Amino acid sequence: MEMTFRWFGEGFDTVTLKQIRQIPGVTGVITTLYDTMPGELWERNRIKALKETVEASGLHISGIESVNIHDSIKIGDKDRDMYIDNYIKTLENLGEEGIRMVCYNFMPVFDWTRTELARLRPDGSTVMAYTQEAVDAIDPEKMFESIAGDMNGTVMPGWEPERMAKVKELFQMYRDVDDEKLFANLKYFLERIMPVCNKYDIKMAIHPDDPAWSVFGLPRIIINQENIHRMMDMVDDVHNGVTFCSGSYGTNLENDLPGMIRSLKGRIHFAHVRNLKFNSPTDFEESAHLSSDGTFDMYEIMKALYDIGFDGPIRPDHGRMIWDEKAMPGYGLYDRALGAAYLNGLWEAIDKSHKRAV
Ligand code: DNO
Repeated sequence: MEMTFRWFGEGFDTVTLKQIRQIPGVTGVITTLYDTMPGELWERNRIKALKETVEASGLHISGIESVNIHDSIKIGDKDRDMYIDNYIKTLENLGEEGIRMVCYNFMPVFDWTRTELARLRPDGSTVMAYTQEAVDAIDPEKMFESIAGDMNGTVMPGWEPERMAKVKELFQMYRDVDDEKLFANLKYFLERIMPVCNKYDIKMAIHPDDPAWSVFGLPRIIINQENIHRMMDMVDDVHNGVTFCSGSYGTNLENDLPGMIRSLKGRIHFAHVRNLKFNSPTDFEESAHLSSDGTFDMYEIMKALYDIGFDGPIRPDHGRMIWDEKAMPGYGLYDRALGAAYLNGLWEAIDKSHKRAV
């Protein structure tokens, strides 16, 4: 595996490339053109400039998170082919610049959903949290407003104000889309992009729905082992793979995370590894990465990745806000850097004990 760090780009991230470079063991960044809208074509010169900026700091681009999918593609609207053509051209431009992994998601309307962005923990840190009760009590159109005040002046991925202004319209557009339609639209999209992915060896890594169940009655399909295998079988190509995000699949306590990882050998192209602390099955908060701070056994998760020979990029994921940092919720420097160091430590220990045993 390669340890990486998410970076939103100059002007969008409070964390600098220089800081990322100084985290021990981090060699790559996962980045994006944050100011492009879903459906927009990524120009080659902009990708090249991004690459040069990252490389000037001594790091390199290990993958893109995300090239977002236009709603017309997810809905299967009449203009979807135009947006897929743009997507293909974007992949071509990324491929020409040597980028080989693209993370995306197929969630309707809302990307990942949290109901609190700064829940206070006993040690004075704050974390993002989710309760189903809060979601059930809120009008989806008010969702953005209800959390916008806690974004620390940042734009959170998937929660762009321009999109959120159209939430009502978006809900209307999805009114006839159920799980089956969403699967069919995903298949259509994947079939069309696979040739370009094969040409450039670009590994597509679908991000799970977070939380891993339907919210506000919207269909959600990338939620468990059965559905991921269905997705991979319907377009059976190694370039059609997944982002294994422990914090997203882990929202459903029935998902056996190490078991899922083992079942996905060869098809995990990117890993997000973080922990959650459950207060009840429908109330969870994002803890420190350390096993003892949350509910998951992080050793077992890393061990499963090790055992399947995972060699793609991995990144620490949402962290707590600590040491008075002001940053995008979940994406401060300090706790994610601690997470990277911890995950690297687990990996080294697993690797050395494996080598001694053989
Ligand atoms: C949240 C992220 C998601 C993820 C997208 C992938 O912190 O994990 O926004 O990047 O769903 O397209």
